[in-house]
Amino acid sequence: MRIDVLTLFPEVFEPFLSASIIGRAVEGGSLSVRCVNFRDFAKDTHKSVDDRPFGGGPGMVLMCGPVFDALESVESDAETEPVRVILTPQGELLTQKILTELASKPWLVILCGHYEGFDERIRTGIEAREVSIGDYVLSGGEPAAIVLIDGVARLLPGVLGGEESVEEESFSRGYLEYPQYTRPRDFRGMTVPEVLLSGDHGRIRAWRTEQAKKRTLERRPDLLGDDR
Ligand code: 6GU
Repeated sequence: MRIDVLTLFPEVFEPFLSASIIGRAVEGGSLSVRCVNFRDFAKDTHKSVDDRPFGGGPGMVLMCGPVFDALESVESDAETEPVRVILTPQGELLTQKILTELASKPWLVILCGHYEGFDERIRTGIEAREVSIGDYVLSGGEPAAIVLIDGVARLLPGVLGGEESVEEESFSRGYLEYPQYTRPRDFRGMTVPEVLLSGDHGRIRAWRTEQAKKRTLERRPDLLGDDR
């Protein structure tokens, strides 16, 4: 998969692209990420990318010019159409289902907003999926882009150890994760449930399913019975 990230802060992506799961996906060639700075497409000597809102009000608004020019530059070598994603608190809430959909695409172009927002003509003039990572406000789309790239990268074929890691885990099956334990069997008097030491794989599977359901009912009943 190819991902292009359009941002005012390309440098914040570096450590995430080389660490852990995303790093492994990039190393192994399953994922290629390129960051492009809107500011490289500014027209004036001050390299302006934002301006005051028409009609007044606080803050600055990301201008159309540098955003459209950056996007057209990134897509100029296109043989296929990318899926474009604009990260904004006004977008649809990111779910595991959306991550799965995006992970099946060969090419994503991610636009990170900043300041008080985008000029509205960026939203209306660019055909894109608008995505938010939750009902809270961040100062920019960059942390959201890292969340999205991480969530997609780990779904790419060959990135996680066993393919069943994805299948096994909570959100793909609609439940929260069951409790996990590793050595030692007794840590400061807190012991590992006996069933996990029994070697009876049928009982272990049943216990884990029961625990996952119980946890989901207690903590996230909203997850039961929808299509996430
Ligand atoms: Cl995608 N951007 C910003 N600035 N804030 C957010 C967000 C995105 N998702 C949740 N809050």
